[in-house]
Amino acid sequence: MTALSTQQVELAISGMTCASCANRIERKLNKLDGVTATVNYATEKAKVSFAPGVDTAALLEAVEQAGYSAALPKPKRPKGTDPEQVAAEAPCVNCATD
Ligand code: 9UX
Repeated sequence: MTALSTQQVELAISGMTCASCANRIERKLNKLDGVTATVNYATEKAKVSFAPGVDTAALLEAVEQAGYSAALPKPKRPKGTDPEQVAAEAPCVNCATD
């Protein structure tokens, strides 16, 4: 039953302004059933493994619930339209409430 292969996706995260942000997102994603995530603050990427049946939309939602933005990787990304480059500078809400 758990023999089905997991899938992997690398999400582009924006809105992280300190390293704790990465930890917060990581915890949030790992709370989801069948999801294992590692978030890299420096590269603004989340490496996510998820069991079959997990919807990638749920991954994006979890990140957004934590106060950040997530996007699925786009195979073709024209230069200059990279959404990662419009990441906000302001501290996230979590910093204030921590
Ligand atoms: Mo920081 Mo974030 O000092 O969620 S934790 S900006």
